[in-house]
Amino acid sequence: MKKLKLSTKKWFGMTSLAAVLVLGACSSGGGSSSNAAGSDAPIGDQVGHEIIGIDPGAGIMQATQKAIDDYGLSDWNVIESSSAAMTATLDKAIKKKDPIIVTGWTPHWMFSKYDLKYLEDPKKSYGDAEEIHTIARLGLKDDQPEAYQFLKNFKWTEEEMGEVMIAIQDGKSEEQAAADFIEAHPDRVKEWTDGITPVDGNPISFTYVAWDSEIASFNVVKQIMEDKLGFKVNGLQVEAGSMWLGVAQNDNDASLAAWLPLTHADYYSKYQDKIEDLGANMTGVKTGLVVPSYVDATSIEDLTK
Ligand code: PBE
Repeated sequence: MKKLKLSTKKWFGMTSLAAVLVLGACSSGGGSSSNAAGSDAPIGDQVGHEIIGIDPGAGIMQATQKAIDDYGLSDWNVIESSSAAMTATLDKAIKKKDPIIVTGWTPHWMFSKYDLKYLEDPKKSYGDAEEIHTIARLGLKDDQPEAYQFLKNFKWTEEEMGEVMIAIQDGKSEEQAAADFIEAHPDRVKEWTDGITPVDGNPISFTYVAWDSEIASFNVVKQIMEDKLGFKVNGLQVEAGSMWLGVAQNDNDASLAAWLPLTHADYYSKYQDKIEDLGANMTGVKTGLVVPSYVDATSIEDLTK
C-alpha cells in the first residue's frame, strides 16, 4: 500500500517535470508565477507579463486597462478572476516567494496578512482621493425616511472596516464578524441610529459585489438595520454592473459600494440621473497595482523595463 502510494507520487512528479520541460521549450514567457526568468530578469519576464486581476466588472479592471495605455504596457495581460481567486493566487506566490503583481485595494485584509506595497502611479491611472459612497434609489427618502436617514448617517473608517474583514478572513462567519463589531462599538452604532424611530419589519434591499470590503460593509449595515431599527434586510450579491443597475432601476433600495470619483466613473456617468448619491461612507480609500515587498519594482513605470 505504502509502496503504491510512493510510486504514484513519483509518476506524478515525473509528469509535471516533463510538462515543465515542454512548456519551457516552447514558450517564450508564459507561466504566471514560475519565476523561470530568474530574479534579476526584468519584472515583466519574471511574471510572464501578467497582472492578476479580479472580476471583469470591477472598476479596478478598467483602471488597469487605462494604466496599460498610460504607461505603454501593450505586451502585458490582465488576467480576469475574482476577489477570492486573486487572493488565493497571491497567497500561493508569497508562500513560494515568487514574484507576482495583483490588482489591489485598501481597505483590504491582505495588507495586514502579508507584507505588500503599491506600485507608485505617477500618471494617476488609478485616480487620487477615492471614496466609497452610499447610493440609493430615487424615492427612498420619501418611501422609507428611516432607512434613508440611517444610510445618510453611516460613515466609518478604514480601521473599523478592517476589524470586520480580518475577522472574516480569520475564519469567523460574516454574521458573527458583524455582530462582534457592533458589540465592540456601541457608541458608533448609537451615532448612526440616533433619533431614528425603529420600523416594523419594513423590507429593504441592497446590492453588493463579493469584494471583501463590500462583504464587510453590507453585513454590518444589515445587522444594525435589523437588530436596532427593525428592518428586514435583503442583500443581493451581483456583478458590479447589476449592483448599479438594480438601484437605478428601482429594483433595489441602495448600495454601500460605489467607489468614486474614478473607480466607478463609468457606472456613475451612466446612472447618475437615476440614483441619489448619499455621499461618502468612507474616505481615503485606494486602488492600484500591488506586489509583495520582496518584489524589486517600485513604480508602474518599472513594468516597461
Ligand atoms: N474594488 C473594491 C472595487 C470596488 C471595491 C476596488 C475591487 C472595484 O470596482 O474595483
